[in-house]
Amino acid sequence: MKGILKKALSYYVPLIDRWLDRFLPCEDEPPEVIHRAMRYSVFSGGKRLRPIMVIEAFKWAGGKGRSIYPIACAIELIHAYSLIHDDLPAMDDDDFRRGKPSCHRAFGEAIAILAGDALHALAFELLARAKDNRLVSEVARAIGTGGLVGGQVVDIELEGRDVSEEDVRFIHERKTAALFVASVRCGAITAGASPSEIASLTKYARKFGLAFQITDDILNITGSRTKLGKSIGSDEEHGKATYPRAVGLKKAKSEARKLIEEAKKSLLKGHKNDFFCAVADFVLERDH
Ligand code: GRG
Repeated sequence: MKGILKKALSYYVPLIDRWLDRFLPCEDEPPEVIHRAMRYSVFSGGKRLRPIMVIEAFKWAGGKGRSIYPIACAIELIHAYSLIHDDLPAMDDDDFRRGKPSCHRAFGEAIAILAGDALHALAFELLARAKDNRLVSEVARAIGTGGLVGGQVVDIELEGRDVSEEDVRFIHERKTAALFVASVRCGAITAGASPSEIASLTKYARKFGLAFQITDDILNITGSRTKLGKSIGSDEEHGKATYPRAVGLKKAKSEARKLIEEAKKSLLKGHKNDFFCAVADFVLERDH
């Protein structure tokens, strides 16, 4: 990992965690179990890439001040919610997440479903505080049937079936890239970015998100269980529609490299692009 990214993560992760702690209900607030489940899933060691992207996009577009933190947290809450529901027995049925029992393994299925629902509600409460009401529709669009939900539906439908590169791209665009796109757009919109700035970051985040999911698919084959904190080989076992399954491991790796190059080229010249270039390079070298 490049120095600039290491520095950004060590600065932002504790900062974002403090804001998340402020927004999440306390564990001793009744009904305690749901608040414990929400906090268990949010504070289990995620990389916080999406909220960092929100903040960096805000700064990239000239934004200043603390108004961006509730928005960055809202995006992370949505991400945590998506992981809880993704792990459920009716979905990917994963027992582990980030090296710990997944939410439904720790709290039971009903509480896990409700913890996801509650994180969803809290995220929109935070987004609704923003001055610009475009943020609510940006995030709603990214997670609805044209985004995460739609991607997840096709992901389930294509389990065990022969898949083409286009099928997998359709899933990746929605299941993964959409939330990265919403992250940078929310940051940029809050900073009052111009249409060309928003378009540049949108293109970047789409390519970034597609490459990120390809490397996620690759790591499910070649990664380490300890480093990833979840089971390896589960995609193959469940007949998942993955990029390596559609085109082979070698082409999947070269496609990820191509997308990362294109992502970096999408960034407008004359802006401070170091963070976005470093996090893009990280996608290709990541082991977790
Ligand atoms: C409407 C939010 C919502 C969800 C319902 C369950 C579902 C539909 C969608 C699943 C989406 C999903 C889990 C996509 C995978 C994205 C992905 C690559 C997650 C891993 O991201 P990292 O590596 O995770 O950033 P950490 O652990 O670092 O936070």
